Amino acid sequence: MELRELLAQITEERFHLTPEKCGNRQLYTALLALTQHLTEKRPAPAVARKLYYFSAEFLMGKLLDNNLLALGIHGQVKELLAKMGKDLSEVEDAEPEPSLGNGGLGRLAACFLDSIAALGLQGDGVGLNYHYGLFHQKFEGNKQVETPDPWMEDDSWLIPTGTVFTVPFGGFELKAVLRDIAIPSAYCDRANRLHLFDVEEPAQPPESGIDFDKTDIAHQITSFLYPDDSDEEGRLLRVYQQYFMVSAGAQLILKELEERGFAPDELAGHAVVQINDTHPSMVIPELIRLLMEKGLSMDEAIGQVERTCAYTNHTILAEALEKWPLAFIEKVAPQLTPIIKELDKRARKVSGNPAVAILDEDGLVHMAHMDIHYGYSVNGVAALHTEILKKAELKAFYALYPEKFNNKTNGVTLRRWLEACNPELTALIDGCIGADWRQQPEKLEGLLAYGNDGQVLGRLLAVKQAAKVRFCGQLEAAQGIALDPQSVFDVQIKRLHEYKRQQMNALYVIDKYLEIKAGQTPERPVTVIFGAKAAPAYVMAKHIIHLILCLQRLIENDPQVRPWLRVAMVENYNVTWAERLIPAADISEQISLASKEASGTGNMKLMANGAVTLGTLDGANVEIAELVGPENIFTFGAHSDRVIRLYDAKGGERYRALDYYHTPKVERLVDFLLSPELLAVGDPLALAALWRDIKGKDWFMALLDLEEYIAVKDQAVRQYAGREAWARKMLVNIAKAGYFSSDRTIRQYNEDIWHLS
Ligand code: 26V
Repeated sequence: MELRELLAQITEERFHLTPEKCGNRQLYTALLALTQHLTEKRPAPAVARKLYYFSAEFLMGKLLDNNLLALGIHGQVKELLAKMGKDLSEVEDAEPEPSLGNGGLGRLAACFLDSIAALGLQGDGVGLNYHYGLFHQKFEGNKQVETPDPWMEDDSWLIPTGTVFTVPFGGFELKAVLRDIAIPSAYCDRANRLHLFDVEEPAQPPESGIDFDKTDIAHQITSFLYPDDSDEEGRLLRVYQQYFMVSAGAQLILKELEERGFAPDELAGHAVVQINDTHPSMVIPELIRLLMEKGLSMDEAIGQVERTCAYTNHTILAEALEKWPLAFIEKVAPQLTPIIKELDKRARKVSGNPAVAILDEDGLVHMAHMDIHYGYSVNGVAALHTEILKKAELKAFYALYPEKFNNKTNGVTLRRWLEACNPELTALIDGCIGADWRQQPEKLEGLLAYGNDGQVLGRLLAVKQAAKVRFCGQLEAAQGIALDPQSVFDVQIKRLHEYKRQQMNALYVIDKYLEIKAGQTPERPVTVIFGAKAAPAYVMAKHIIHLILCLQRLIENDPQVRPWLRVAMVENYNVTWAERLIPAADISEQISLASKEASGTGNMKLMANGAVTLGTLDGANVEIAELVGPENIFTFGAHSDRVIRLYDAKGGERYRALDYYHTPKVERLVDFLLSPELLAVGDPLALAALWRDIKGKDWFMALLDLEEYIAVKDQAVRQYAGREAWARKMLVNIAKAGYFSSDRTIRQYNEDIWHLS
C-alpha cells in the first residue's frame, strides 16, 4: 500500500478524519502507528551469538524522526505532509521525549542500539521503564526545581509483549512486565529491541516535587531513575531497582536461549552480556543462581557466566564506583549473598591482595571488582581513560588480568547527530563528497579537499548562521530570551558536576563582565550557553546552577554589558534541546579537570557539526586533538599525569586552592560571588557556600587552570573574527569526526569482545 493510503487509513480508523483535517498531535500518533506497523514486519537479525546490553539508562530522545530515517521514508513523509500544508518538524513537536536517562552513559547506550541495528548485528537493550524519568527541570528564583517528567502516553513507542517474569525479593515477589521499543536498522530490513521492565501496578506521580514513599517498593520501583540516595531508604531502593532489572533480564536471556534450542550449559556460546557501568553488575550472581537452578554445578555456572559477561567502566570518580553493603543485598535478594561470598572466596584465592577483593572488611560489595574477576573483558571508553584504569585506578587488576583490558573509544550515531539534527549541513556535505560517508564515515575526510574553496567555506558559515538564528527562535519561544545570533555561541552542555567545571566557565563570564564594566569590550560579542541538570541531592552542583542563573539575570538587566556578553541557561536540557543547540554552536566547551572525564561524547557531536573544541587534554579530547591538529582546537590546562600527582597524598606537590586564589586576578573573580551586584539577585547563603568551597577546597581544581583558560578562550574569540580561517577549522573538525561514529565503535566491540557473527 502507498504511504499516503496507509496514513489515510490510520487517520480514518482513529479519528474519522482525512490526514489533511488532522491536527499535528493527531498526525503524530498516526505516523507513530504507521512506523510501528512497518517496523513490526521486520525480523531480528539472525546470528550465532546474541548480545544483551544491560544499562540503567537509555537516553533515546524522540523516535519518530529517527525511525522514519531508518525505514527510509523520511523524505517521502515530509513531502507528503508538505503537500497537505503540514510541517513534519511541527508534527514532531507533539512527541514527548522518553525520559529514561541522565547523561553520557545513557545517550551512549542509545547510540549503540542504533549502531548495532545499523550494522545488522543481533543485540537488544535491557533496562527499566521509569515512569517519571530523571526529573523535569524548572528554574524558579534562579534555582533548579525538580518535578516529575511523565512521558508515557496511551500512544507510545512501547510495545506490550505479554512476557512476565517473577522476581524473588527477600520476603516477597514482584512481577516484571516486559514492554519493548523497536530499533529498526538504517541499512537492512531488520529490527532489534530495547526491553524495558515495569511493575504491574505503577504508582501515580507525586503530588508535588519528586518526593515519594521510597519504601513502597511494589509500586515505586520503576517511578524514577536514580532516586535520591542521600538516605538509606533511597540507597536500598536503588538496589531493589538493580536487582529487578537484572533478574528479569537474566530470565529473559535464559528463556530466549531455550527457545533458540540451546541448553543452559551452552550459554556462553550463544549470548553475551555487556554490563554498562556497575548498575547491572548483579546480573553475574543472578545468572549463576539461575543456571544452578537449571541443574548446573557451581563450577559450571561460574564457568559459563565468566565467558558471557563483559564490563565497561565509564568513570574513575571514586564516589561513583558503586559499593553496596552486603546487608542491603541480603535484604533485597538474600539468595545472592551465598553466591557473592563464594565469588569473593574464589577471587581471594586468585590474589591475596585485599585491594582486589569483592567483599571488603566493612562488609561492602565492590561491584566493579565482581565484574572484573567474573567477566572476560574490561574496557574503558577513550584511550587516555583506559590507560589511567590500567596504570592507576585498576592497576592491581591489570597486573592480574592484562588480557582482559581493552579500549573502546566512544562514538555517536551520525544519523541522529548530523543527518537528522542538521539537514542543511548534511546537504552541503553531500554536495561536496556524495552520500557514502553515511556507511563509511571516514570518507568525511574528503571534505579536506575543500579547505581553500572560498565558496564552500562561505556556505559552511551560512549554514552555521542559519542554525544559530533558528536556535534563537526556539529559545525565545521556550524561555523568552532573545539572543544575538551574530555573537559567538560558546556552548557547555553536559551533566552538572564539579569535575566538568561549569564553575570555571562562570568565572570566565565574571572576568568578561568586569572588563566590559571597565570599558574594555571583547573582539566580538559572546554568548555563553549552558545546558545541565544537577542531581537533586548534589548541593554544590545546585549552587553552581544558581551562580549561572544569577549571572544571566545580572547581565540581562545591564544595558552596558548586554550588547557584549550574554549568559543563557536552557531549561530542562535534554536530547531534544541538544539537537537544536549542537548545530548552532561555535565553540564546544570540554573543560573537565584532566583525568576525570572518561571520554565525553558531546565533544564528538559538536565537532561533527562544525564547532571548534576549547578543551583540556582529557577523555576523548586527546584523540580529537590528535586528529584535527593544533590549529583546529584550543587546548589548555594541566595534564592528567600532573593532576594525578597533585591528588596523590604521598606526592610532593599538593593542590591548595588558596595558593591559586591569592593572585590579584583570581581573587577578584572569586570574590565577585559575594559582590553587592550578585547578592542583589542571588541567595547569599548559596553564593557564600560556593565561594567558600572554591576558595578553600576546589576539589576539582578550577583555579589551577583558570587563568590559562581565560587567556585561551579570549584567543578563540579573537580568531573567530577571521571568518574564513575559522570556517577552515570548522571544516577540518567535520572532516575528522568520522572516527567518532558509533558504527566504528560497535564494529570494534564486535570484533574484539562480542564475536556475534
Ligand atoms: C553518576 C551519578 C551522579 C549523581 C546521580 C547518579 C549518578 C549515577 C551514575 C553516575 C555515573 C555516571 C557515569 C557516566 O555517565 N559516565 C559518562 O559516560 C560517558 C559514556 O561513556 C562518558 O562519555 C563520560 O565521560 C562519562 O562521564
